[in-house]
Amino acid sequence: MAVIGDGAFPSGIVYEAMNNAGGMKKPLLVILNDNEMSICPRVGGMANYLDRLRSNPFYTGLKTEITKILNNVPLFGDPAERFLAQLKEAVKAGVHGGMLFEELGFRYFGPIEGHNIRLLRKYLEMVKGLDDPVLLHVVTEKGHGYQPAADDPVFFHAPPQFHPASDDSKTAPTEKTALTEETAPATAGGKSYTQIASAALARQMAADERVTVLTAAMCQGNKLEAIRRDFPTRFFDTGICESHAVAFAAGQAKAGLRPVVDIYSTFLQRSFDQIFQEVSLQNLPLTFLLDRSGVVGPDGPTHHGVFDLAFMRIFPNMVVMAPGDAHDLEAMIAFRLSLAGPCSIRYPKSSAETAGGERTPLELGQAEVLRSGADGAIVCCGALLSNCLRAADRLREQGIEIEVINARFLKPLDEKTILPAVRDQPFVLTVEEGVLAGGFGSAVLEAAAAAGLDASKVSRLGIPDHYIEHAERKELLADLQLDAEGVFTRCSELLADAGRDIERVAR
Ligand SMILES: Cc1ncc(C[n+]2csc(CCOP(=O)(O)OP(=O)(O)O)c2C)c(N)n1
Repeated sequence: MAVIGDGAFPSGIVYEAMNNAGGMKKPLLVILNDNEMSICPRVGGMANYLDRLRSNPFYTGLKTEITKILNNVPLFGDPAERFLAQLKEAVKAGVHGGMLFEELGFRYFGPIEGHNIRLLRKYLEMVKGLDDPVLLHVVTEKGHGYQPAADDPVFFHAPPQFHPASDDSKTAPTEKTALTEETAPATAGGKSYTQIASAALARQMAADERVTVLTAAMCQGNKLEAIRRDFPTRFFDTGICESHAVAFAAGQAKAGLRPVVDIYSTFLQRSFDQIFQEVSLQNLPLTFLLDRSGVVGPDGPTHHGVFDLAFMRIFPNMVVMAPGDAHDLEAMIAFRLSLAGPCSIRYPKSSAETAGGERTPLELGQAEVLRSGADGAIVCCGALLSNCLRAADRLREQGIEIEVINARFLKPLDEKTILPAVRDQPFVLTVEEGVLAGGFGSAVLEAAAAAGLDASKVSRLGIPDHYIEHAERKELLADLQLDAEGVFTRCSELLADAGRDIERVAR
């Protein structure tokens, strides 16, 4: 038995499975839980089809009739037969829907009211006896049973901790700005990277008609509501169909548009082959905005976006960028329009920081040296830059001068800036919020080895070869030694190896 939501239902893999099951003719029960909601209201042709099924007289007009009949059918005995006889009548009366599923080899039942437990149990008893695949269409209300959730199902899809008021069920959490994983991005202390990205995109859409934005059901999480409202003809929500979103964007790029696929890093994995064949092989000017890159916090291992650096860099033609801060992110979104081929820009689920000081203008494949020093070098790929700068500050207090390089690009890698550091510095520490296997540090090691340099001088901080559990992002970064304290500690160890003793008082 499989239970699937109507939001997940349009995903291509569902039809692969139904095709398979319909051909096998085995007694598989699929319960479609139709609450008219994905995270946001569901969209697309399948949504319209389900709406039509719900407006079918079988559900509306005859619903009460059928319920009445069923209420008289005992739970045990041979109800399936009796039910099917009733159903035949319904079919004769032309009120039976679900032909799409029937044609695929499923028996379609419903829609029925999912909150009517007695009715639901009867249907379950009935379909149990059938030998064919069955699709049972159940209608429910998202948030049912807790009024604030029913009133605001988008917010309550993944709410923060709250106390359901014991005496007043209408009391919703007072703090709607708290972090929820799949809905609102982090906003503590200023703007999140997500907000900066969507504002930059909106400006670009206003200035350039070729710019389109695609999301796979994450309009709210990616803060795209204003774009959906202001640019309805250039905003596309494919539903939870990531592979298609990328292929669709590739088609748009081929036709002369400059699409942006705004997607969570972890969900892009569903589009791996489209990145290859539809995008990179065609060398199309498409941008991937990879939100929630790195560790995301309590959503845990399914949602940590830790693979993208490693898998994006393997594709020819791809430019792989990782902004060190908010300034870089805005510059990269503007810069993408100058590229003739595909690129990706990744940023974490966190409030944005700015490195400050005088900045080097963004140029293809060029890193930025933010701090000079000869006691060692940190090369950071991405938004952990502020942690690296804080670690360097602490070392400076002890008279240690560390060079800090903001890599900006993983591909093309700025060998002109990074390799001299490998050659001349006592050590180079690469820092990235992604898997160590095949990621940024690996790219530096490869380049150092290819240049005949002593690659053993390169140490790497990143995500080790195991899945990262649930915890607050801050806690996870500390565990992974990717916070300022961790970078400081690792530098201290490397300095100690090079004969420099550092006072290591944890802060
Ligand atoms: C591959 C993938 N894309 C997007 C998401 C984000 N996401 C989580 S739940 C959800 C909506 C699911 O809607 P539905 O299947 O109808 O279930 P409901 O929450 O309404 O019961 C989305 C878009 C995800 N978890 N995985």
